[in-house]
Amino acid sequence: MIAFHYLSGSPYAWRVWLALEHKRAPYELKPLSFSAGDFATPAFAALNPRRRVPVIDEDGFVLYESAAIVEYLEDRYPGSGEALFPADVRQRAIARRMIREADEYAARAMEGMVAEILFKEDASRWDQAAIAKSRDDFVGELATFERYIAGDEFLAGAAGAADFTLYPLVALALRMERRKPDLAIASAVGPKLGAWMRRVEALPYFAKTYPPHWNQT
Ligand SMILES: N[C@@H](CCC(=O)N[C@@H](CS)C(=O)NCC(=O)O)C(=O)O
Repeated sequence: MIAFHYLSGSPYAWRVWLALEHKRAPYELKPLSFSAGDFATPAFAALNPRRRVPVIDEDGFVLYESAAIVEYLEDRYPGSGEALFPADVRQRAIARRMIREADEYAARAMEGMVAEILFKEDASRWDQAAIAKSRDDFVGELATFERYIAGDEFLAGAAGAADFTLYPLVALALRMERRKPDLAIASAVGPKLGAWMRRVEALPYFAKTYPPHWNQT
């Protein structure tokens, strides 16, 4: 059984949750809370010295870093559920490339927005220039991924790891727009990316993985 250490709203943890469901891997959710001090405990530092989620612990085998966890799940549960990566070697390479692109560029831009809009409660302290730069970088990534989507498919053919990397980043950016309406992310989501988001949301396990605290507000 996999103990899945998770934080509601974390795009990296959400990626792993989608992957666990897609693979139908046996897991138990271990929600953490910032306000309860869960990230500061020695027990959590022993699991991940960087004190970040997600972390999985499968019978004593502990792994952090969401991209590595997703690869582990694919290797650990080869015949279970649906594949996270395409079988074709070149398609597989492209899926991995997109994951690197999402982590390297889209996630970095998203984190720039999070640092201001979500982590600084007092909006008068927001660094507007930093937000504008991160927002423009993120919107540039939306345009790039818009070009990657072919027809009515997922990013790399069937639903899998590339989709589970990008989707939570876009969802979190859209969520931040609620706090800063002139962020103008929704209007920058192109028609193909918008339709792709609806396809991810139609996956049978999607609703189960939706950040619980987003459902309440
Ligand atoms: N590269 C890491 C990023 C993980 C990460 O930044 N997690 C955030 C939540 S979105 C976290 O746990 N932050 C805790 C903190 O900064 O104290 C991954 O892909 O797993």
